[in-house]
Amino acid sequence: MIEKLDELFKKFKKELDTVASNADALNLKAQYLGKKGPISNILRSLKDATASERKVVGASANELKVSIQDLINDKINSIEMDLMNKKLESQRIDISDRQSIRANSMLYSGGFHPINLVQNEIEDIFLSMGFEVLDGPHIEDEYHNFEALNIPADHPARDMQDTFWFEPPDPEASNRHLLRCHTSTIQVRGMKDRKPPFRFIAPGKVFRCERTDASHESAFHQLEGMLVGENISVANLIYFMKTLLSEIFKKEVQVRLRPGFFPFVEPGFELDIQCLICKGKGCSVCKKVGWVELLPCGMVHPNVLKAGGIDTSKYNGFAFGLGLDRLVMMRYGIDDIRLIHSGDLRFISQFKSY
Ligand code: FA5
Repeated sequence: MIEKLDELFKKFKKELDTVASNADALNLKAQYLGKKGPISNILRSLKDATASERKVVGASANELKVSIQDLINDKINSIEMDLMNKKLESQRIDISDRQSIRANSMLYSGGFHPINLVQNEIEDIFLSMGFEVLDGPHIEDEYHNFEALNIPADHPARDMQDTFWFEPPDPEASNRHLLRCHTSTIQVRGMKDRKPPFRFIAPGKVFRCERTDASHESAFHQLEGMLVGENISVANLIYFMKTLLSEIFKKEVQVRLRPGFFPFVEPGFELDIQCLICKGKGCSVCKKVGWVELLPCGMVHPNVLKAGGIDTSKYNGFAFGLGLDRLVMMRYGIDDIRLIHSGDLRFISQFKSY
């Protein structure tokens, strides 16, 4: 019996040498250690043997079982190790070779968000035309968001944008705080610190309590512009708007100018761009009208200039408030504004990296 067990072990080792996969190893284990396998058969045949024979052969058979189990485990470990080494070798990256890093997608280089890309371009365009770039606070007071812009407390225009208000510490307090609902607040701040003539732009985030859809967000970006000097005319305003659009789109785009009402400009205009998503046919972005409201503008109202400390007998000016997200949508053919703010890397990584 003992010899039979020895032969069995030799046969097992030979077969184990030919095993090349985990599945084969497990099959071999079942074949030798299973209930109907040769070792179980030998143990069963011991029922007619003497007690001492049973003891010796039983102990050897159990030792053999343990050895087979150990060798099978070693085999499985070595197969897995080989697989892992092969995988590591195939994914080997030369960290001194940028191409190899990119091809293996192991390292993502940073990039600009499309809003920043276009904002940077617009800043360059206006810097080259002598404009400054200003910034302003997101949390504003009523004075800068409304009053100084010729929108007093009871003015219906306060309802034009649904404003996020902060609860006043004192309910009787005047000049409550809010999240700015447009970048026109920076007109007021910019005028206060400067003497005419001056020109500046002011990009930034604005907030409105609005239901979102393909072209509306509740937190979005605008880019304000203001130019104050002597004898400024609508023709000057149109010139700067045209320059901006032709530099950004670098192709002919259809625009239309129509009268627009904003208490802080007179006359006021809405400058719309023909929807580049549907080429003017009508879609969810342009609400089926073929045109997208992009760049409201106008000649600064004298009340606003006065609030900014400007001598209106000598100076006048224009202002505009570009919808930056919508410009980005038109520029890149993005058909839903919510993608811009999704934070989804699959979307953002389509834009230019450093
Ligand atoms: C204003 O906010 C004025 N302050 C703009 C202005 C400045 C007019 C200076 C005259 C002189 P309006 O609410 O239309 O205007 O917004 C300006 C632009 O912001 C819109 O044309 C549009 O392109 C964009 N916009 C408005 N609401 C949203 C929104 N919810 N989501 C995304 N973009 C929006």
